[in-house]
Amino acid sequence: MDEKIAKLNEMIRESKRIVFFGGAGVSTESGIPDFRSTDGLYNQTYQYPPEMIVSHTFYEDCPEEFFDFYKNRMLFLDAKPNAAHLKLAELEKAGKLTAVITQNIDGLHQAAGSKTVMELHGSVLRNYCEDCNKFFDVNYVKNSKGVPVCDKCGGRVKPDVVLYEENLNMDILEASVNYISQADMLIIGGTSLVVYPAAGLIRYYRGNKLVLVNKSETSADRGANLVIHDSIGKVFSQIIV
Ligand code: CNA
Repeated sequence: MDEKIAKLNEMIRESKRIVFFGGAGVSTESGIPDFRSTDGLYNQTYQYPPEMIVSHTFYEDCPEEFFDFYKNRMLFLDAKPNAAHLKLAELEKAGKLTAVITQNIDGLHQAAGSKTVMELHGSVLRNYCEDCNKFFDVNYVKNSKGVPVCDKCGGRVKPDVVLYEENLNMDILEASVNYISQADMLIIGGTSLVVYPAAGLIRYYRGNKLVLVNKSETSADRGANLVIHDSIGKVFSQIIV
């Protein structure tokens, strides 16, 4: 393990345009469950399978049930950034990291101080009326009874998160491709790499410093230059900026 950390630090020392690509595993140490770990949302019992609930069809057909799940199982408003979020913000501040590309919707990278954050799947912190587009913060949604409704026009308020069957924002996707193709080091962490198109982004990396930090194996392990199967908070707290 120590050797792997030393190698990681050596690669970071030699790099000037690091990009981090991450997923739900980055925030589990902040107390937010991921989808696919044994204690993740997909393995929790609920009235409907969670993977079905987070789809556009379910949102449209059963909004009451969607918001019950969303508010009670997906909003963790007291969560704080952990060592991984904080180290990434430090790397950016030191001029070594150009972007964090995340599949997470929790806003914890920005809370840690990261400035360039590509939120591929949106953010729970932004919510808009589907009819008049009025903005609402997350507390408005959390504290609403049942389906959140716009106080101006009565329209339904939708969290700005990308559900299954919905398209990703093209500008964010293109910017992410640019950051990755110009990166001299790509660190991937806390993601099972099974959700597309996000997971497909890593094929745009052309360098020879591809690092994977994940508790479990991923499909990208074989092509990586360094693989660390451990907790990301533990690993990142040992990174020297
Ligand atoms: P996932 O499929 O649940 O995979 C998470 C991965 O992280 C797994 O491979 C785990 O082994 C690994 N992991 C868990 N904890 C740690 C840890 N402490 N250190 C290292 N590795 C760890 O999640 P993905 O992000 O790959 O899937 C994409 C989905 C999950 C996106 O659409 C997200 O919006 C969605 N999601 C986001 C959040 C959040 O914003 N915090 C929470 C739950 C789900």
